[in-house]
Amino acid sequence: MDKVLETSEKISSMEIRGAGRIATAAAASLRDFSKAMQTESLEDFNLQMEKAADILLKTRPTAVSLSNAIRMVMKYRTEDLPSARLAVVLNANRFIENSEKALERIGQIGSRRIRDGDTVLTHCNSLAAISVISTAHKSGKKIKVIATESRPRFQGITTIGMLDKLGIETELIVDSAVRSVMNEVDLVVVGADVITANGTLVNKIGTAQIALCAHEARTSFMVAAETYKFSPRTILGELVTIEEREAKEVLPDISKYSHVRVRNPAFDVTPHQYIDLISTEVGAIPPEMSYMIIRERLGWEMEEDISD
Ligand code: RI2
Repeated sequence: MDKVLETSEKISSMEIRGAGRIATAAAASLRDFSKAMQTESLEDFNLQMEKAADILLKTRPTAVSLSNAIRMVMKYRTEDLPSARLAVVLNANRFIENSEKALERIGQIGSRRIRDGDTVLTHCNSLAAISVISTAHKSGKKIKVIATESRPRFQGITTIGMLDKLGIETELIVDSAVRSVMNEVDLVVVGADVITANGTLVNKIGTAQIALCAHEARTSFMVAAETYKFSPRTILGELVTIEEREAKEVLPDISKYSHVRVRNPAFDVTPHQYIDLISTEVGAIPPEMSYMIIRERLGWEMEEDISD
């Protein structure tokens, strides 16, 4: 279990971060745990797998990618120990492989919306959004990217590093400069932590303000997301939990204040009315079609939840 705890700690502390990356890290961790587990009993195997899944699930509360990945890996047959072990390995490998393929496809589909000469604004650090941007660049379109810092964790610095390596012309701005530059922007592309049944987006704090600005300036707003970022449980009425992180991420020394409380929500909620399209591996869809994606791609999980 040590390795599972190690991965969990890395996810909680955000050493491993990004909705897709935490999902694949959790899948790989369950796979490796199942391979290394010393047991002769299927019952014990199941118990230990459940325990590991639970530890990983509790690391970050918002991104549905984590629970979708864990559920996909944990859906194994339990006839005998060797087949259970093998099924976990195959499920995890399939999830990781599909997730890599999805990123490529999202890039191909989403990049068609970027025209030669466009300026694209992105927020935080999303591999799905970067796939859209890098695919447009690789296809020969001359583009410029404006990246926000994304306080308090500065994921924007990771983004500019990635774009720089790809040779893409990039400008870094502070989060509050978004409105000042929006009139120069042709398209906003962001990732997703959760997309609900009605097409609402939950993504890095600041996304909703950017969407509002884009809407007011008539700038297109695209979400790039694998289908496992859609939340089946929202069909059943479940609300998305917004992670509140530690105050010290915002203000390292709060002890010198007596009447100040720091609030540090990690995500916010963007209504579907502000989203022009969602680029997924199965196509570019309007947010209103999210319900269909959940039914078609993640339907099995819904049935499971209903019977809970
Ligand atoms: P990909 C990140 O969350 C950001 O909110 C980003 O937009 C989203 O995950 C999706 O990232 P955090 O882990 O899966 O930085 O597209 O809190 O890489």
